[in-house]
Amino acid sequence: MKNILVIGAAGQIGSELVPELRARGYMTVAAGSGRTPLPEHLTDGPTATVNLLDSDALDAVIKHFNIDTVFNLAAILSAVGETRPMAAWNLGVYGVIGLLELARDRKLSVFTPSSIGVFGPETPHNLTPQDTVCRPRTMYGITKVAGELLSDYYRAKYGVDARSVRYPGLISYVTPPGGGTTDYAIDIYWKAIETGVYRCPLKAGTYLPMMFMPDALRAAIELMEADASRLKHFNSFNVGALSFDPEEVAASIQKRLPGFKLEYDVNPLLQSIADSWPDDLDDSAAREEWDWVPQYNLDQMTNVMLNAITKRLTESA
Ligand code: AKB
Repeated sequence: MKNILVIGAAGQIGSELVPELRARGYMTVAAGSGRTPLPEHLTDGPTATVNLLDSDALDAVIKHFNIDTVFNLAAILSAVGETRPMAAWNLGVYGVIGLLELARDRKLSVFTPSSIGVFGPETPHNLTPQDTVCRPRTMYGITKVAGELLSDYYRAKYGVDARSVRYPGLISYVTPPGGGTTDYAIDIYWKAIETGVYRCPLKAGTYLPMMFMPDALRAAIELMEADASRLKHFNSFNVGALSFDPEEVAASIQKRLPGFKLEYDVNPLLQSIADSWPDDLDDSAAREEWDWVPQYNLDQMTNVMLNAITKRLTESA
């Protein structure tokens, strides 16, 4: 991994992955789609405009920057995917296979995140095993299962170095996520500071696997840096970190903001998606094959989130 292209750099993961890769000394091109401008903090290095579905233009960028590794972060998340299923399919399946074709020609390494969205109601919900039933009910989940299978197919048939992790809900404060089921766990922090009250779209007792962004960035980078001869799973690894329900994250916030109130206004679509996903994950394969260890617990994450959001709101006031 030397010259890296990050597709979807303006998004929730990309806006933090690009600076992290650059800080680690990698030449990293931040590629946006052109629809959302790249955030200013990414323009201190090379940038490009890339449409994942336009293979010729993508190939030209890969050639121009002599790219050897692509992090493909373009995705339409679970809740929005239910309102735009064909767009989710096109990006999540045609986008991935087009990139894998380029990877085959140009000998690229490719990271395309998978998600807990690959699981469904028949999957065991407690400590969901690495190898288990993947029959999702969302279009997002279907594209992620297809992405995992395609990545393993290109690895087995053409030797493409494709790797991925199944991300849980990702929590961050730099760039807002768009249209996920787990996004409540970000909104709750902003509302706790802005208004002191949060109306949660998921019921009490809805446990979901979650992860703080610094851990998510490390997972992607450490997997791509891992010695391939140790890996057995490739696409895709369960990565565990946190598991909580709305009451528990609210209680963590209340340790810092005792007046904070949690109310409920359940959204049936989000609730049905959340109910089909695991409570927590067995990530022993990631721990054994590439030494995965998460670093943040819930209270540590809460402290960083509340401090960072307070600073941002103060600066923008
Ligand atoms: C979503 O909620 O759709 C995403 C995910 C878990 O992949 N955050």
